[in-house]
Amino acid sequence: QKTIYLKDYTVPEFLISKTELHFDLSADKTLVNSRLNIYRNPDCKKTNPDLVLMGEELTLIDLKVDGERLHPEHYTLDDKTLTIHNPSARFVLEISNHINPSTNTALSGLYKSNTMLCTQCEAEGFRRITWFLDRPDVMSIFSVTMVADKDEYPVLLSNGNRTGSPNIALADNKHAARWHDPFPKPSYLFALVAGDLACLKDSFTTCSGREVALEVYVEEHDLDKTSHAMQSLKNAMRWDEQAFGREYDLDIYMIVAVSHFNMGAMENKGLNIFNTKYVLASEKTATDADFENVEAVIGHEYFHNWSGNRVTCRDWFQLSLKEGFTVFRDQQFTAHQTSEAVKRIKDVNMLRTHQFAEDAGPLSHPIRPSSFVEINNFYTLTIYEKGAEVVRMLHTLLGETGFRKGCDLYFERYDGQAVTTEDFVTALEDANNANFEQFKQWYSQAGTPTVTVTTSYNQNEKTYTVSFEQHNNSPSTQADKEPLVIPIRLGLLDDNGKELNLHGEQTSTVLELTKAEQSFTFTDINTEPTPSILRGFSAPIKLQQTLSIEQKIHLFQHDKDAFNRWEAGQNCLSYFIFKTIDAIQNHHKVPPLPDELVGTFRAILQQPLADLAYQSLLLSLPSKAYLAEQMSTIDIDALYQAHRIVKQTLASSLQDLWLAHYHANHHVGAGTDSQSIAQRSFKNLCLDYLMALETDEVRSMCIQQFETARNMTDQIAALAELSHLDTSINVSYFDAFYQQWKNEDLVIDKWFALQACSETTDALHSVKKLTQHPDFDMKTPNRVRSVIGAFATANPLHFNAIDGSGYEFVADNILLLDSINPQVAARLANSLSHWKKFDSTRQQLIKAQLSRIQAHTPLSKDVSEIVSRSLT
Ligand code: B3K
Ligand code: ZN
Repeated sequence: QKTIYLKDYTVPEFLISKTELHFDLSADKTLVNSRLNIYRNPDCKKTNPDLVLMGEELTLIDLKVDGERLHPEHYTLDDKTLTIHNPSARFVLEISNHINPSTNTALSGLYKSNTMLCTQCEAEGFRRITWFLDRPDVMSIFSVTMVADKDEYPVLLSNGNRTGSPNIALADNKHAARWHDPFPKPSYLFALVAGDLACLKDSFTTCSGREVALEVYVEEHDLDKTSHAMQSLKNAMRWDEQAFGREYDLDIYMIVAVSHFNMGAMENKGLNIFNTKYVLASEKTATDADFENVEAVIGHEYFHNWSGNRVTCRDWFQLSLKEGFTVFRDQQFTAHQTSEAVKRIKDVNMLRTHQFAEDAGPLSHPIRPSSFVEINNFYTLTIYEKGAEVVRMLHTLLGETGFRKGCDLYFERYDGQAVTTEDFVTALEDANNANFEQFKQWYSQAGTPTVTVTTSYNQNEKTYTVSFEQHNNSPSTQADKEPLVIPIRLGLLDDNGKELNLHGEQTSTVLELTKAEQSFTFTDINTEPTPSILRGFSAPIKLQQTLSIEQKIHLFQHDKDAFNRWEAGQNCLSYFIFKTIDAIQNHHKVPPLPDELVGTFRAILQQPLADLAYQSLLLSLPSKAYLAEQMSTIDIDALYQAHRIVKQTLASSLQDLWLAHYHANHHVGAGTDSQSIAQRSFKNLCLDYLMALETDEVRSMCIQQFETARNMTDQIAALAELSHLDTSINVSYFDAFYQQWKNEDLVIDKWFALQACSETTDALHSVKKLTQHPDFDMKTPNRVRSVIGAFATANPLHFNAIDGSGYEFVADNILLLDSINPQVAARLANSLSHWKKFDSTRQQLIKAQLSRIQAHTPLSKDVSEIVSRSLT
C-alpha cells in the first residue's frame, strides 16, 4: 500500500499537446494505437527527467519515438509504468497495445456492458486503455478514430464533434468514425462508446443562438423511457445559462445509458455515460423519486461541463473543487425545478444521516484530504455533500450577486486550466474584495463541529443576547483545530409567532461566527422571543440548543423559515422517540405524546398547505437512520420499538384524518406534474401511518393499491409496506411483482432491494436465497447494490443481528466481489466501518470480520485501504 500525499505534489515533467488515438474495436481484443506530441514542461525545473507513463493491464505491441522503433534498452516496462529514458525536449511517441474489454469486470477503462463497449476513465481508468500521463493536470487535445464491425457496433461515439463524413465503410464489414474535441482535457474525461444503440434526438438553441444536437443513446427496448432524460437535459442547459451564465460549447451533447456502471454517471466531455438508473424513466417503471433523481443527475453531469471540464482539478486532492461545487449547482437547479424547501430538507436529511456518520467514524476526512491510497475511495459523501455545504456557506456569506460575480471570475480566469480549491476561493475573494483566510479551514478540517447556543433576555434593558460556543471534537487526527467561520442565519419570533425586526449590533439575519465563543445582542425586544437558529441549515454543524417543548411546538406552528419549521417538528418527535427509547431500556412507562404536539399535527392535517410535498415532510417521522446517527451507542431493537410506538400513537390519534386524506388523494393525479407527485407522496405517507395500525381493513387497502396501481410510485409504496409482513404472506406479492416486471432490470433491482430490506425475522435467509436467484449477478453493480448493498446499509435490524450472521454474510460477499470489482467491493466495505457505534459484543463481531477481510490474499488496495482505516 503506497500512500500519496498532497504535500508531495509536483508539476508534471512533461506535457502532451496533442493526443491522437486509433481504436480497432472488438470485445475480446481491441487494438489501441496512440500518437502523442510530448514536450518538456517549462514549469518543471528538473534537468533531463525520464518520461514515466502510467499503464495497467496492457499488452505492448510497438513503441516508436519520432517514427523510429524504440530499442528495449531505452525504455523500462513494469506492471504500472512505462519509462522512456532520456527523451528529448520535444518528440512524438507512438504506442501500440492490446486490451481485453470482455474480461474487464472492474468496469474501469474500456469494458463490455451487454453487447456494447464503453469506457470509464475517472479517476485512473485511462491507463487501462493505453500508457499515458494519466493525471488531471495534463490537458491535451484529443482526436479519435474508431474502427469496428458494422453490424455489431453500428454506433461509434467519442468526445467532441464528429469530423469527416459519418461512418466510413471499410473492408471486412468494418466501418470507421472520427471525432475531434477542440477543448484540451485531462485523460479522465476521455470516453468512447460502440454498440447497437437506439437514439432519441432533439436540439437546443443556446443563449447566443447556436444550435446544439442532443442525443440520448440506449438499448432499443428502452427507447420509450428516454423523453424525461431529454427534457431534463434541456432544462439543465437553460438553467445554467440563466443562473450561472454558462453556455454549452460543442455542436453536440450525447448521453449513453449503460447497464454496468460503478457509480451514477460520468461527465466525459460531450459524451456523458450514465448508469441506466439515472436515464431511463417511464411512469410505469420509475417512481417519482426516480424521475427527480434522473433530472438531478443529468443536471449534475451537464453542469460539470464548466465546473469540472472547462476548469478542472490540478490533482485528485482537489476533487471537491469540481464535485462539491457541482453538487451545489445541481441542488440549486433541483430547488428551482421543484420546491426549494423540500429540496433543502431532503439534502440536509441525507447529509446529517450519512455524511455526519462518515465524519464521526474512522473514515472521516476533510473535503480536501491530505493523503490517500486509492483515490476511488474518496468519492465520498464528505467530498460531495459536505463539499456542497461549504460552497453554500460561501454563497450565504457573499449573497447571490456576490457569489455569481465570484463564479464568473473563477470561470473566466481559469478556463482551460487545472486548478485548486484555493484558486476557487481566491476568485470569490477577488471578485468581492472579501477575505476568506479563516474560512479556508473548512477545506482542511475533518469532523462535524458542534455549536452550543444559550440565550438570555434582559427585561429591564429590553435586550436579548444569543451566545454561541463552537467545538470540533471529531475523531480525526489533526491536532490543532482552530475556530471556523460559521454563518448562522437566525430570526426571532414573538409570542404570536410574528417575526421581529432585528436591532442592535447585528441587524443582518446572517450572523458570522468567527470565534470559539461569541455573543450577539439584539435591542428593543419587548418580550422574550423564541429564537429560530440555523435557518435553512446555514452551516453543516450540529446545533445544541435547549428549547422547551413549548418553544419547539411554537416554532413548528409558526416559523416562517420552511426548513426550521420542519426542523422544529422533527425535534419534538425526536425528543419523544429518545424518551421512549430510554423508557424501554430502563423498563419504565412509555411517556405519552403531549396533546399539543398531536394537536399541531391535527391542525396541519386539517388545513392542507399549498405545498403538499412540504406538508408530507412536516408530518413525517425522523428516520431511524437519522436517529441512530445521534445515539452514542445504537440500540437497534429499542430504536425500532420506540419509533413504532410513536408512529402508532400518531396513527391512532389521527386515524380519521389519515384515512380521509388517503382517499382524497388516492385516485387523483396520474401524471408527473408536481401537484400529482405531491399528492402521491402525501397519500403514501397516510398509508404508512395507517399500516402501523395493523388492521385487516388497512391491509386490504394496501393490497388493493398494490394490485391496481397505475404507476410505479404507488405500486412500490404498497409493496414496501407489505414487505415487512410475514414471509408467508408477502411472498405472493413479491411473486406477482416479479412476474409483472421480470423484463425490466431497474424494476427488478427494486424487487431485490425491498426483500433485502425486509424486517421479517427470516430476512437474512431470504437475502442469501436472493444471491442464488438466476437474475442475481456479481458482475452487475446495480444488482450487487440492490441485494447486498441494500441489506448492509438499509436493513440495520438484520445486518446488526446479535449472532453476527449479517456481518459475516456481508464480509463473505465483499471477498467474493473483490476479485471481480474492487471499487464496488470497497464501497460495500464502508458498511463495516461504524463498529464504534455499537455495544461491545457487536464491536467484536464486526472487527472480527474486518480482520478476516484484511488477512485475505489477494486483496485489492481499494478494499484493503477501507478495511485498515476502519480498524484504526
Ligand atoms: N465524476 C464522476 C464520478 C467518478 C467516480 C470515479 N470512481 C461522476 C460525478 O460526480 O459526476
Ligand atoms: Zn460530479
